Amino acid sequence: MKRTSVLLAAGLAFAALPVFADSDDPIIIPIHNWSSQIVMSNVVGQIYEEMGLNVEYVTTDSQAVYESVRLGDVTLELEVWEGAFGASFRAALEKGGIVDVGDHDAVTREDWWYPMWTKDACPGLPSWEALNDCAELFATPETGDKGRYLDGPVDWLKHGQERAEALGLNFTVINAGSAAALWAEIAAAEADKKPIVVFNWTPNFAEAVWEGEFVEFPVWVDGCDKDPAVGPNPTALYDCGNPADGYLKKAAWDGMAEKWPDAYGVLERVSFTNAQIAEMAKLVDIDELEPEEAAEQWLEDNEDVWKPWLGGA
Ligand code: TMO
Repeated sequence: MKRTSVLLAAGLAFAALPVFADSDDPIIIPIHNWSSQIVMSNVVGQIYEEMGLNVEYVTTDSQAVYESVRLGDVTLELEVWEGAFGASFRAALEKGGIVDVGDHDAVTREDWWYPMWTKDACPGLPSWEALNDCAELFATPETGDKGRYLDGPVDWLKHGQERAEALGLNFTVINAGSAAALWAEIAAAEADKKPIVVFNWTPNFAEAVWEGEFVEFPVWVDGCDKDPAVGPNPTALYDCGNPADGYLKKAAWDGMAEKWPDAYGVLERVSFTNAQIAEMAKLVDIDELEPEEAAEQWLEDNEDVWKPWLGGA
C-alpha cells in the first residue's frame, strides 16, 4: 500500500515523492527470561516509539524465537548470544527468512562458572579436569556421589548433560527454573563459602557482585556440536566449552528492511558494549526497577549513545 502510493506520487511529480515511510503495523519485539535482553528490548522499543512507530512485545522461548523471526511472526531479536543460541540461529539462517544485522560491540561468554571461594576448596581450577577431580566437593543429596552443576533454564542451553557425558564429567546437570534461581544459589552458598558451580555469563550484573571465573573446558571449535571428530572425544558431540569470546548479534526478519526501513536502519546502527549491557541487567537485578522503567532510565542517562543511532530517521 505504501509502495503503491510512492509509485503514484512518482508518476505525478518527483518533487512530491514521499520518503519511504515505515509501516504503521507494530514492530514485534520478543522478550525472554534474562534481564539485559528484556531491558535492551524495551530500550530499542522505546526508541522506535519515539520515532512514531508502533511496537508490541511478546514473551517467547529463546530458542524457538529464531524460527519466529524467520517466519516474520516477530520482527527482530536484539540478543543473539553465540554460546546459547548460535546453533538455532545458524539453523534458521540456513532455512532462510532471517538476516544477520551485525554484531554488538560486546564480547560474550556463557559457561560453567564458580564464585572465587570455590577455588580455595579446589585449587586446580579453572581447568575442567581439576574440577572433575574435585567432583565430590559438589555432591548433594540430589546428585548422590556426583557433583551438582546448576545449569540455566532449559531453553538456554540444550546440551549440558551431553557435554558432561562426552567429557566423562562426574557431574549431574540440573536445570534452574529461572535466572533468579541461579543468583539465589550463589547468594546462599556465599555465607559459608560452599563450593558451587553454576551457569553464568558475561556481560551481566553478577560480575560486579561476585568475583568468580569460568571453568576452562576444551576450547570451542566450530563444528563441535555437529561433528564428533571435532573436540577431544572423537566419538562425541558437545565435548567443547562454549566460545570464550563469543559474539552478540542482532537478527531480523528479512522483510523488515522493506516494511520498516527507518527502524531497520536504527537496528543496523544499534551496538551495545559489555558495560552498557551489564548496567541494563543491574537496573533490574540489583536496583529492582521494572524493565520498562529501567529502559527509560537507561535512555535518559545515555542520550549521547543512542541519539546518533537515529541517523536521518
Ligand atoms: C542467554 N544467556 C545470556 C542467559 O546466557
